[in-house]
Amino acid sequence: MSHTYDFVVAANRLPVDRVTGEDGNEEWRRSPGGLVTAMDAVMRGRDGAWVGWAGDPGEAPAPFDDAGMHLHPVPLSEQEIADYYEGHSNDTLWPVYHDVIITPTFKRSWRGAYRAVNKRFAQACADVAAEGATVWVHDYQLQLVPEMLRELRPDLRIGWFNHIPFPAVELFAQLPGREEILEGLLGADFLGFQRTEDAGNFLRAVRQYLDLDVTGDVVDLGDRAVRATAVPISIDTEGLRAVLDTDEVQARAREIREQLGNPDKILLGVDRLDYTKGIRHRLKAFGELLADGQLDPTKHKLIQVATPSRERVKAYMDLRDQVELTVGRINGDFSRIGATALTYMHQSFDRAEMAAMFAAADVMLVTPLRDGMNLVAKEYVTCCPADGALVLSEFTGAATELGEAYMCNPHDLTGLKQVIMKAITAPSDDREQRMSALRSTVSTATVQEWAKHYLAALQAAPARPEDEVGS
Ligand code: GDG
Repeated sequence: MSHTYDFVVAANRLPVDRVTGEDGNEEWRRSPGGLVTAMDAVMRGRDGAWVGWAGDPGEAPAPFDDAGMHLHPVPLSEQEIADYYEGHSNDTLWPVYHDVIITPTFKRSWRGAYRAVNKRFAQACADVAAEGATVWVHDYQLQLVPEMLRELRPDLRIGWFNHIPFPAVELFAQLPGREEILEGLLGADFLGFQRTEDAGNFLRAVRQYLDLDVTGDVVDLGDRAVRATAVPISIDTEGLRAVLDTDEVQARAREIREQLGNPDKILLGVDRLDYTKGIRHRLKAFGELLADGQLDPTKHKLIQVATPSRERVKAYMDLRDQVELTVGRINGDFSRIGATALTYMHQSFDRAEMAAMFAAADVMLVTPLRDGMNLVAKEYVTCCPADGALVLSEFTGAATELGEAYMCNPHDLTGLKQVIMKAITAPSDDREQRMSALRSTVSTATVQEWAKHYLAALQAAPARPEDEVGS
């Protein structure tokens, strides 16, 4: 029998990308990202494996070891990428879980593919997990895995974490197969959510659709109990600071300011190009503030990074068209030769360039219509000037922890404009006080702490209702 592992992570994607090296040979490069860093810390000193899709259609590469971790690729065919990933995950579940900002598409064939792929992930976890191992399943793409895995391997301790919101029952109600999802999740011992409200929404759905007893945050299944509670994710603060504190990044931050013509204020937005992120609302507010004369295009510059995302899904193609039309209009109306009002980049950048942008920005605009957490807000707090200002939507998970930010409701355009102006014009001691409070929150709650906290709660499950996570 092949080697098995005491700790297994299952996520849609493996933490590596296949790239062609300088010598023309294919090699694996670690994808950057908080989850990978957090799992690194957790896997250190353990026998750990990661189960996930390697990113290309067709046959999966053979399992291999990379940086102290065993990587176990799960294959996806072209059709499954279209149906399970782009379809059911990103065009059904994603909009339902984000307040139905766009109309979700419901297709029975997509659900079939979702089930089949979840089954394959469950089988892969069962194959690599040692007797009594801990398996940590991630996110909305794999909600059926906990139950499928428990059927195959009742000896395992199974946790699931939801990176995105869990919708209110009234919206979850729309989802064909809603009972199947709830039953799938209840195969876990412990379910982690970004906010207490998300866990509450899940528990209400369980009561309503499965008619099960729920006491506090524990679902009673008779022979066992499942706990659902908030374990908010964070960032690799130390790692990001190490990138920020280099001469190159500091020099680059100064250079960005100069290249923009040393404006009074640099405003910044950084998002995947996703309709949940409120990019259109933010651009509209900026455009109106220029038109009203409250902002001056020679003194106030907006940089908007919109990282390419889900480019084969129609809603994302439409969003790109709308955003780029708006960018064109704003620049057409307000730019001068050598002085562009809005710098829009539909590109990805390395971490050093991102850190330099955060360090250069006076005001960060984080205006999602709904967001599980929003790590960009926490990254800005870590990198920004001492008097940097964070404008933060109430509809992010981050708003629960970052109460000292300049809070906004992005649906209220007049209100959003007022909050942006408040952040720009606030006395510097107000901005500094707020930022100092935000910094102390973000510097103590790191992604490494999050992973530790989560795994402690998973080990303690099934818990009694009165137990506090982490206490
Ligand atoms: C999901 C949930 C939850 C972006 N562009 C570039 C780049 N990024 C990095 C950011 C940040 C990350 O990607 C994005 O994280 P967010 O939290 O902002 O948003 P989602 O991608 O929607 O993530 C979200 C998160 O999961 C974690 O649980 O917070 O609510 O939707 O770290 O900096 N990084 C680099 N170049 C880019 O161009 N290097």
